[in-house]
Amino acid sequence: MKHIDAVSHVRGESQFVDDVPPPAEMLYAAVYGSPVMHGKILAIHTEHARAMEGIVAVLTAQDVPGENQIGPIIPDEELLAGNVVRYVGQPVAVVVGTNPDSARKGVGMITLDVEELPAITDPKEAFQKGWIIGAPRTFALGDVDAAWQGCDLVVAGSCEIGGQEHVYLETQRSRAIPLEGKFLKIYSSTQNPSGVQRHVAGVLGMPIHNVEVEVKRLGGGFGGKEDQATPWACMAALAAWHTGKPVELALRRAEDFRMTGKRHPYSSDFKIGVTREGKVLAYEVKHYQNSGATADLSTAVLERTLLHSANSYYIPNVRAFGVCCRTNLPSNTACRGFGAPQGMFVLECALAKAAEKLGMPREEIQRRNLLKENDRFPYGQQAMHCHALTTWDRATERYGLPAAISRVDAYNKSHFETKKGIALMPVCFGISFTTTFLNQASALVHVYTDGSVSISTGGVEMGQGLNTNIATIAARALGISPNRIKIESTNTTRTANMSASSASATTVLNGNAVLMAIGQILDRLKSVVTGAPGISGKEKVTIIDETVFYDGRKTEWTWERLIQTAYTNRIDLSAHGFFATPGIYFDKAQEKGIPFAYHVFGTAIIEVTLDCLLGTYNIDAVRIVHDLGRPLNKLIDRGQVEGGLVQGLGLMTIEDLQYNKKGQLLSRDLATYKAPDVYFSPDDIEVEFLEGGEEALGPFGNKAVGEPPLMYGIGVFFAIRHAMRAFRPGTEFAFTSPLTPERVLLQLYSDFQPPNQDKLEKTFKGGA
Ligand code: MTE
Ligand code: LUZ
Ligand code: MOS
Repeated sequence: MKHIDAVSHVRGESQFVDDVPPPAEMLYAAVYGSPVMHGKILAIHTEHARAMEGIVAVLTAQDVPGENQIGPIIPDEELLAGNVVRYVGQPVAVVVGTNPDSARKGVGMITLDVEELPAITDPKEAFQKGWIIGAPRTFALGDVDAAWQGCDLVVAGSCEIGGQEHVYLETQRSRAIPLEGKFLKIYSSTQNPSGVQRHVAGVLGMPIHNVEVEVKRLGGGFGGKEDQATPWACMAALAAWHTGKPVELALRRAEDFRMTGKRHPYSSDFKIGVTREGKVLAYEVKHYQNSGATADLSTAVLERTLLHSANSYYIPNVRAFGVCCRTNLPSNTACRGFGAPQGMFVLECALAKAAEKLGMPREEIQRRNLLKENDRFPYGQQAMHCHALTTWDRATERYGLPAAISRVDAYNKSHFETKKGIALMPVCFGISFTTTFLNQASALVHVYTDGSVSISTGGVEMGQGLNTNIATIAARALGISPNRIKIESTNTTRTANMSASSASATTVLNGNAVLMAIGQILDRLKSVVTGAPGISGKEKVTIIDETVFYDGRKTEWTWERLIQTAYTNRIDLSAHGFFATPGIYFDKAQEKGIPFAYHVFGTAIIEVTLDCLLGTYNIDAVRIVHDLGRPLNKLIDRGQVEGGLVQGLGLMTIEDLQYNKKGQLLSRDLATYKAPDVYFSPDDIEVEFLEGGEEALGPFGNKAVGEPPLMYGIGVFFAIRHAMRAFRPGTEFAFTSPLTPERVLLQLYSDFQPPNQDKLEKTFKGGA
């Protein structure tokens, strides 16, 4: 089965928010953002904008009828800044015009009187000043302090990992349509329709049921719309509420880059202790998360970092400290991996440094410490169905690793200006929202009298193939063709109180909810045929290929006849299903529990060639062995693995977010921010699925796949580092990601003095 949207995507027929024909008299909104990083608002001058032709309204914090508050976890985020601005681009006013261009011209006429306040962009500096969000947290296992003495080698170091722009193709957008009374319908490109609904209602001071949110599909989310689609929907709703007209708010790419949050950069310090043989005895890490101006999802992201601080390794003594640091940058948010890549990167840096000091290949120390069945994670949960070693060994076998390493060594001996590097990257990712209550989903299934089926769930299609998966699950469960199944849009009127589509758990949660609903309908249908000639009990009734079987024998009953008969017998052909992941909990006081339903394991091998004169590199080959359980659709899963991998490769190499001293984003569009493209992507990617399926939790033994493969990309950093060390043996290169060609070059020739930064900035000012 192909991705359900494949044909309409390729033909350009798929509808996104602003492909829906605009309703009559629609207005367009644009947003005025703060020009400074931090300051007290003295006055907002909107008169000139208001006086312009084509401008219908200019709205500020004072115009918010309900609560001017959209913080999803901690209420520290105003929809429109009232008294203080905390980052460049923070929304201050919404300008509503008769077309998008007038609205933007109106934005250009607004000025702000502001008393500037000191600004911070560095997380460690913010921490020292006490600018933190929530409480710092520490996860611990064993006794780190006592363990150092038993180590043959203890090394320490620091890491920097940069943020990452989501680069969804469809920028943030929303359309708000006033309905009869004070009701509103919102079309939003959001991963979280209920979140949008709740906040629109809060901002307008109305009950939640006054707001209907409709989501057909997203042109990508990648976490960037898990929470940060909400403000734009609220602003469109605010404008619709004031003007009584439909209002669309769609960010342009540069606005989206400038105003929305990204993956969290982290500054982290590590200390690791090992034996001479490379057994890790103790690991200590301190994460300073650059949260940006508001909490957003930062505390949840930090929690996932801490939960993944040991990745797929068993370390008997661990202490992981983490703190969310408030800085004057756009508030960082969910991004595929949700804090886990940062945690895993630091441990890989520590392992690399220990290996280098021991004079041991990095992969030897890695393998020696891989998790085994029933080993404990630092948060107390035990590894079950652990495939750390199985995927590692399968990957090395597939790649012929020893021979590949000899080949790379031989290459490096015989080449001077280019060098090769090779690295392995094991991944272990926990599946479930770490906030336990979010692990719930519901579904609504209707069967119509012709046997066609309609399914609504709380899951959002964002390209990941959710709808294809749900259709596959439903078709299998009902025993009918997928062609009979229609997956409806995601709508808050059909599905209430949904969690965001995220944490890779959308298929697991919503697919199971669909199974619960279908189970009820099937049960009723089986009662319908029971008592018919040759069918004496419903336990032995099954439906296969649209035909009813009894005790393995084909009957006269087709799916269509069955449905017709059920209908005329006045049997309910609709059902609501609800699923909540069983058995999970987390005790924050102890920082222990069983936060995850299960873990996904895998191993990647990455080989690169580095041009040591230019600093540029080519990713030659990637081999992945990925634990997938029983796949629902191998093609979609392969797409997720490849897409995640490439996004992870970009994170560690070319995606470089640069701000100037005024907190303005310099890499603010796709010309200055390089996202991986087809040329960058490795030509040679092989993915092997390790099939198991012993985790019965996923529908039909399926395992989540959305985020884990991103972390394979971390390996490329160490493959490039391997090549760098072949060029300059013994050099201590920095653990700074992304490892852009520029950073490679500057480190290979560290005696080279880079030009003065201020001068550089002046040079680029005109054109950048
Ligand atoms: N794949 C596509 N094509 N587009 C996306 O926006 N988001 C990723 C991943 N794969 C994304 C994607 C992220 S961040 C998550 S959490 C999962 O898909 C969400 O979908 P799932 O829960 O169905 O895996
Ligand atoms: N969102 C969230 C997530 O709220 N909790 C999570 O644990 C999570 N994990 C991954 C991605 N989004
Ligand atoms: Mo994904 S970061 O959970 O939206």
